[in-house]
Amino acid sequence: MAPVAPRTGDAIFANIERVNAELFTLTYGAIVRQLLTDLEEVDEVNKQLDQMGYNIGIRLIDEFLAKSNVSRCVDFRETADVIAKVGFKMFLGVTASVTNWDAEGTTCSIILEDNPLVDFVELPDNYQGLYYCNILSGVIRGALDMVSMKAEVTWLRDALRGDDVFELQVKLLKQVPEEYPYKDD
Ligand code: MYR
Repeated sequence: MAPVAPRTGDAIFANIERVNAELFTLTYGAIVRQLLTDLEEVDEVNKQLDQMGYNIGIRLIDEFLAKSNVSRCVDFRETADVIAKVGFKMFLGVTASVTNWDAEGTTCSIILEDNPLVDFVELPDNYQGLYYCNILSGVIRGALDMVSMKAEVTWLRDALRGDDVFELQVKLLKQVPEEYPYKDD
């Protein structure tokens, strides 16, 4: 019988990570499928996924700030970079790039070439209006809301609809100045 090669700790952890990622992807797929069954209308499912993402985003920001050690961003450009490079890495295991800035520095695109949410996914023709990854736009909107940035997040490109990449447009609508709650006097 061939000897069984012992697996190193790294190999075991890599395997656990892969299984976790697959489980996450499949679980998300099951949620979307259930919403499609329950709500029937694709537009309603899009709204629901966005809302679920928003609810996650407003909670996830605490974990993000605690774990990432990022300090306050000086402007929205830096915030967008942090989302793409640190946020996506932390919660999805991939990094994204930021591009297409407008002149004011308030609108940009986050481009996702690698998107683990859509592994194993193919949209049937009758679901072409579905924004399958709408949970992500909601997460970003919710997280930004919690750091006093009201934003609109829209899908411009979607690889499940035949585009080459996923592109999310993030538009900063309003930055609410944060007030220190106590007066120094
Ligand atoms: C600041 O306080 O100025 C820093 C703000 C950083 C906001 C980062 C939001 C992270 C959102 C993670 C999105 C993950 C999507 C999978």
